[in-house]
Amino acid sequence: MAKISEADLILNEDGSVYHLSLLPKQISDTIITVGDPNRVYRVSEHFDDIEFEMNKREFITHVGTYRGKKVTVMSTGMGTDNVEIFLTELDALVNIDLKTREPKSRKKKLRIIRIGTSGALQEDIPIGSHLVTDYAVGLDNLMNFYDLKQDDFERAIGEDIQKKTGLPFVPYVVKGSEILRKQIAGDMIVGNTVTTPGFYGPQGRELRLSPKYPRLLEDLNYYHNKSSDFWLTNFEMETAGYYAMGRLLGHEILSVNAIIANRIKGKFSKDPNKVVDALIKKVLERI
Ligand code: R1P
Repeated sequence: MAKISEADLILNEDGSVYHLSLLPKQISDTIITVGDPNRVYRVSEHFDDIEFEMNKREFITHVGTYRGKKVTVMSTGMGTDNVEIFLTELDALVNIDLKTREPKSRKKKLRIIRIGTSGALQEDIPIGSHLVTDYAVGLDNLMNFYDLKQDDFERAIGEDIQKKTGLPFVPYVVKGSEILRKQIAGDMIVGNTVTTPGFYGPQGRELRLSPKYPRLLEDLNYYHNKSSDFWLTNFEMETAGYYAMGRLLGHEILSVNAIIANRIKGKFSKDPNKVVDALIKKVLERI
């Protein structure tokens, strides 16, 4: 197999991967991810100990143990563009021999759980609830650059959503890890998450700019695929990127969300940190 060039797989002087600044020996097979770098500290404060820390750009890493089990928590910042860098470099740490610059013949599967914040798209999903994403719907353009395999159902939902919203592209639709869902979902609401390439216009928010698709929020709220009883439940900015890259690279990935806003009611949580902290504890107890 051809060596991956030093411009494609960029390594720092110490041999660590370019943006994450990590070496293969530093991470664990179970990884909790968050968007906000400050949230890394809110997760690792529950660890028995922290044995390693790295800070680079928005990618903050703490590695430690939780009830004796080795766990890594990392932040990605906002958006699927960061998620692509994050997951590609994380995968390189375990599935590419960084010395020979060749992919390993035996591939390792990581277990990755994203703990995010999100706004509900249905009136009956309460602020303060926890939601696990079954299917993610990507309105971002990341999958224009990869050959994501989707099943007939996923493709049909994407085409149906395009018809309903009039968006000029077909959203990609991708399911998360069933294995992790069985282990972690418990009492959480099971939903289908819309991932957007922005927080304002792409999520139907209007401050000073008039949105090009003024009915977007309403269309997504009312979208219902009758034959499968498929509704869209919440908005955020990363999950579809995680699920798609997870499928492409062969890792188990699950996204769970602290619902801190209800977009249909126009309400925001009085105490978002409390909702997030409760979700962090739940995930840690179940991993
Ligand atoms: C927007 O405020 C950010 O919050 C949500 C969105 O996906 C976006 O990244 O998730 P995080 O709280 O994980 O960053």
